[in-house]
Amino acid sequence: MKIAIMGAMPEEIAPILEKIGNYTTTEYAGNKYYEAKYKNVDLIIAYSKIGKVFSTLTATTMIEHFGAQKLLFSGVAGAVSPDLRVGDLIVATKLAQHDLDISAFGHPFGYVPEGSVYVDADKEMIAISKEVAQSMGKKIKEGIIATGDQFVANEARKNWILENFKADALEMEGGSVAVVCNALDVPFFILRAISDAADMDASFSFDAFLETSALESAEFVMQMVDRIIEK
Ligand code: 4EZ
Repeated sequence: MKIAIMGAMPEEIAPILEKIGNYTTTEYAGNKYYEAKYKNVDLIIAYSKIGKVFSTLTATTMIEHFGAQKLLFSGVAGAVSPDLRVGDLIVATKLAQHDLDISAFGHPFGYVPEGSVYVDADKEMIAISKEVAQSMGKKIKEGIIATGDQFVANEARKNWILENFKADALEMEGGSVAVVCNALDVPFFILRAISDAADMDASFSFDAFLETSALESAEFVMQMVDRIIEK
């Protein structure tokens, strides 16, 4: 079994590489891919760089070139739901692209012909995440994540995304990774820890909490991997 763990930024996978310790590095398509044996499985770990295009490339490469059979994403996000505070964890039930717009033709936001507004994450891994949360004594929220090629630092844009996608959190990679995994039939799990509230203070909050929130998410994802291996 080969499991992919991906992030968008170096900070999002650093705690994972640190925990694994022993890995080899391969350069491919402009990125570094880290391979390791962990317990009895093979891991392929990478950060994609920020945004939908780079994350699409990395998810596709992990699956098509490196042979990943499951994919877990770990990172940080902006909160949309008022229930979510800095450091809180959110597990995506489904994801959408909030900046995909052919509404001029009467289509809903996030929709293109032969696509769908939402892509569902793997139900089995969501169920495992509930067990992991319980065993760690952590609260996790399940909800909708909206993805777009924008760092949202604006209350009006955030409210628009809430109204149109019922999103609980937003970021810049999950929705594209979801499209790739769905098309290639690879079960995927997207976890994010909140770094900011996507409001006018978002860039400051992001800078202040990137590292600690990324660590929260990474620790949880490694517990997920342990639990997946045990099963
Ligand atoms: C993108 N990631 C942010 C990358 C920002 C700056 C150098 C997560 C994220 C996010 N994305 C955290 N907060 C966000 C927000 N308010 N809007 C969009 O996945 C890199």
